[in-house]
Amino acid sequence: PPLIRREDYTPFPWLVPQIALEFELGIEHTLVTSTLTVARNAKAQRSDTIRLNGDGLTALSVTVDGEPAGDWSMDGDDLILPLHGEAHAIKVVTAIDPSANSQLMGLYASSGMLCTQCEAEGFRRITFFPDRPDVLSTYTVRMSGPKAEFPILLCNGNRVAEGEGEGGTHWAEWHDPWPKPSYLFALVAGDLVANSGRFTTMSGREVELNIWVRAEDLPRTEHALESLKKSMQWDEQAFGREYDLDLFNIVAVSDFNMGAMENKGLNVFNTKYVLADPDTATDADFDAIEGVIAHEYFHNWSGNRVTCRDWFQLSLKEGFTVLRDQLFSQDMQGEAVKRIEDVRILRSAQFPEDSGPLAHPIRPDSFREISNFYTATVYNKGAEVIRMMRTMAGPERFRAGCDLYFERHDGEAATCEDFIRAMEEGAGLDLEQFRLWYSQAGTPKVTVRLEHSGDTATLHLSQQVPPTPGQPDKQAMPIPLRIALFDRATGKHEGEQLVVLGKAEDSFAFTGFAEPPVLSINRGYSAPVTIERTVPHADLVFLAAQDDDSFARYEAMQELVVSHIVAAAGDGLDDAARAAGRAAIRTALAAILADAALDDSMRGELVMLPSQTYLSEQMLIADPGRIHAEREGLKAWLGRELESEFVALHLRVSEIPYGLEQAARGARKIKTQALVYLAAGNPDLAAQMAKAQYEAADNMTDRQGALMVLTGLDSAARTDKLIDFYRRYQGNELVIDKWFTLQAISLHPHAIEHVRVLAGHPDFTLRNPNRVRSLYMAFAGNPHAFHGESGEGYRMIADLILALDPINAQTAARFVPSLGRWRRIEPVRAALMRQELERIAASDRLSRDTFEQVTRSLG
Ligand code: B3K
Ligand code: ZN
Repeated sequence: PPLIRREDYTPFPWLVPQIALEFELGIEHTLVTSTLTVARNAKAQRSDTIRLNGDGLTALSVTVDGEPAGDWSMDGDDLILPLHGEAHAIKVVTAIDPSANSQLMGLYASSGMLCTQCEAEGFRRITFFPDRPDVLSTYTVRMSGPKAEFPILLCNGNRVAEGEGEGGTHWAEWHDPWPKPSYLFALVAGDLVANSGRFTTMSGREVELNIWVRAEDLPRTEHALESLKKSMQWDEQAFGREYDLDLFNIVAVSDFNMGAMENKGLNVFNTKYVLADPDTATDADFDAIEGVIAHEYFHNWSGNRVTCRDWFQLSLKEGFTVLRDQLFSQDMQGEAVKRIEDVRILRSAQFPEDSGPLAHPIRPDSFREISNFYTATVYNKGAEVIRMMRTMAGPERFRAGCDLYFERHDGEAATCEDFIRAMEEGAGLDLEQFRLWYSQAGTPKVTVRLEHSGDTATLHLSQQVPPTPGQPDKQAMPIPLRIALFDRATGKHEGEQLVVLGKAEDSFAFTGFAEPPVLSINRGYSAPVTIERTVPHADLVFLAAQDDDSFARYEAMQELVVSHIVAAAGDGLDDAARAAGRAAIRTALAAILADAALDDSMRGELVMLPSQTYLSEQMLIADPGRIHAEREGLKAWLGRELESEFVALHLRVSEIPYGLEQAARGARKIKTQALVYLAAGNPDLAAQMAKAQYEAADNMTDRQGALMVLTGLDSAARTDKLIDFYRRYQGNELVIDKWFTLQAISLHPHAIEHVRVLAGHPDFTLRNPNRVRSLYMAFAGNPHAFHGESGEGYRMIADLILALDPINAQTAARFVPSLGRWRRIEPVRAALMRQELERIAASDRLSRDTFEQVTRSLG
């Protein structure tokens, strides 16, 4: 498969101002008639042919201006048509079989309904079309089909006509007035019911809202509907963005490759991000639904009204929209905890990407398969980059920059450069050097040293951007760091400052410090970098206990633990050093448990140990076995040392009744955290408590938490409760996914055997991405099981990739990065991982998706 380069962009020679589509729908046979109105693009180089992209299609007929075209040809999957005049009408008929579409791209069947996924290049699996985001058209769509099978017919925009046809069929005609690229097209036909609501926009437009689901799922749609209303309201207030149609539909689909899709006026969602009630969804599920509904809704402006010129600009819509959904969730759920969660995601998903063979800038330079670039880098680091602009400009000026961007590019297919320019002008920032954040990959490392003499504290900073594939040498980037200097005696500081490190090395002096202050740096995680510094345990204990920036407080606690485990799992610690490290952590943790001023939600964050992925990231070459043993050993020691504190905490929060308010949610979060420590320190006691928590649970958060702890323990209650949970929720796909996941992520020494058995369970199937991820993605993230010394875990994932690739290439390719980390793993395991990658590479029928990921991982 060819390499596509950003630099090779050229505009399409033809405009397609209008498209009329006609669908005669059937699960196994759908006939598509597409009529394109085309005209020469004056801004492009003239061409006397038009290339219409296809993917696995056969043209049944091609007509130009009403005459059968005899001179078209195929170039691979694309249809090439000679076209000499200035404007034409091209009509193409294709036939497709949605039931055979296991890739879930294009038009496919999912439990009796028909739905579409077109981003990035799925539209070409439906009909021949210039399937690229810079070709914008207005769509008119007529769909017809058997009424009993598909009572509901939905498309983008507004329904303009409907009627009955012959032989029990019916039809509907939809029109979307907003020009859009083909990737935003959507169609749904099925037996669905809606939870409906209304929203009045700021200029008084009445919008009808519908959450479409299968009848049995209707009782679990209220949270989604409320989240949608909140999102619409928030985007008006926070960004001045108003909705622009009279109708907004969301459809929940069981078989879906990603989380959701922002098709104009017709969002299609994975059921996972729609359905929730307290009995079946955890607090985290509720939050994720709110966040994803917001994300897709916000795309209506950042993505749809202003779209991307080409797929290299993906972060233009994704990074920006992730930032927008993060800011929304901060406002809904509380800023401190949300920020910590977002940083945790960045560190566990994006950092490994940025330091591995798949590293790429947020605006990539080349790809073979664009689906492989819907990454944590493009999304989450992309959001961090825009967040830095916001930090440097301040919220008001940032808003002015956004306003200018939307105003200037409304209706256009724009570039990241367009966004940067709008920010420069609208927010008054000089982003000349800052552009490097778009072109350079790799997580910068900032080395920090605080020097004190006389009454001056001098901050010495240096930065290093590591080499990444294809980018051996890097330039220094502007790194905005929010800092504060604490007076050790009073525990106060004189106000926060923003320091921008723009050179390889720089120093900043602060006067008025008779004693050496305690440095709090990268507060709020103002820059997506790693901070390297040697700092006394005492300073970290100080910050963990009393920094007034919640993120910095969390960070101090993490740093304390990270430095200890990394030292222990690396060169090793002597008894004295180990004891001193553990004692400092114990002191900090005890202070957090005892702090009555702290809300439990924040407490839940502060007590969380750094993930194994993040710990491994800190080491050039990681030994997963040793890191796991050190992390578990520390947890068990803390569980024993602070046993009575954890038991008392568990008792206190167990008294708080179920509710959706912050205090009750915090109570549930810390309740299971306490069990986690106790399970490591005193398994028998924890098994009893977890069993009791499970039995008393009146909500999924408590029940899942208790079962998670039990699943990792060898106790009789483990089997009992796993059976009970399965019986209770049999038939509920999303909860059964949880049941698979809990066993795949468990600390149980036989987790890998459990996964093997579960793969043969009657409820397991490779055809449903949620189910595949619930078992195997969970397993690949379970360090002790996946990295088991025998290499069996690696083999299992490689077998999965090979089996899944022909069925669903996009989902299969997402498993490659777990093996691709081999260069950063100790040599014995590294060889086994590499061997599995080579075994995959040896297959001669790999999809483009998997081929690209495996080749890059070995390269
Ligand atoms: N834009 C979609 C992603 C579609 C990915 C297709 N491979 C969802 C989102 O980011 O909102
Ligand atoms: Zn998105």
